[in-house]
Amino acid sequence: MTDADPVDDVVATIARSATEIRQGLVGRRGKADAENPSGETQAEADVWADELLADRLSSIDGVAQYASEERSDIVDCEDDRITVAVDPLDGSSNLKSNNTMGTVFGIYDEPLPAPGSALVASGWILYGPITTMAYARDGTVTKYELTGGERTVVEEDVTLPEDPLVYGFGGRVPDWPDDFREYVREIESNPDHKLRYGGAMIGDVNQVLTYGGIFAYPALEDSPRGKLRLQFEGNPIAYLIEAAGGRSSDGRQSILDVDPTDVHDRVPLHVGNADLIDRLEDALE
Ligand code: FDP
Repeated sequence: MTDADPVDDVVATIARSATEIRQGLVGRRGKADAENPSGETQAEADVWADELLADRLSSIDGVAQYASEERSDIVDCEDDRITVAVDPLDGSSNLKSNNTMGTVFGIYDEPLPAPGSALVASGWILYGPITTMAYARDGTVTKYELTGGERTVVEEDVTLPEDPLVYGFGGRVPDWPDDFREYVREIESNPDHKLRYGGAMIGDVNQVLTYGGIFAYPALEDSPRGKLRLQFEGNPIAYLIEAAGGRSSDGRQSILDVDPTDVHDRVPLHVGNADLIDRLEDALE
């Protein structure tokens, strides 16, 4: 064991690996002959990015566990301080059409499954025209640009803009419960709001962080827990958006207050400006 802060080491490793992951997508746009623990067909790039991050993160001093949306079993490591949970390639369905994707990470100080209150840091990489990272720790959010292993701060103390501009909602409209559909109509009818939906959660949530607004992947009629995973997506996103002054909700309470029962639990996810999330919770009551 060393005295170095394992959280810093993990974040530095993810940031350095991001440019490599981006380059490694070339030639890995096909499907792998496998499913992830949630029953979704994996892309070759999902499996490859997971293995790359598992190798690098599980060997860092201080890391007790590496867990990923792409593997059923947690990798137990030699130390006992922090657990790293990742979605190695969020939005990998966008590989075929060459649209935005991301990498999401949450760093917990408890073994998984853990509540959001056990997070000590979280963030995401966005593979847009530029590779960027949004990172939350100790209640503040910082944005970086990543190039060839270098990390440059582009904005400190990031907060959601006060006036919400964009909205994006996942799932098929006919599968939305009636109360959620009515809420969406209210959001859409405001002339100050614009639709922004790209099919990769990280791309869509990053628009909310940049312009203000709301993103949701709600409960669906035939899937009351929605689609997104609590440990790998819900908690890390909620932690960052709340650190940026916004709110998160599973429809009733902050996502960070949801009790997990399993590493691969799903959660209805709604994040954005506090007043829009307050209104959502009223609408879903
Ligand atoms: P993907 O399946 O492509 O990895 O978490 C997974 C996710 O993408 C999110 O990034 C995205 O918001 C959502 O699923 C889109 O799902 P559907 O197209 O199945 O609605």
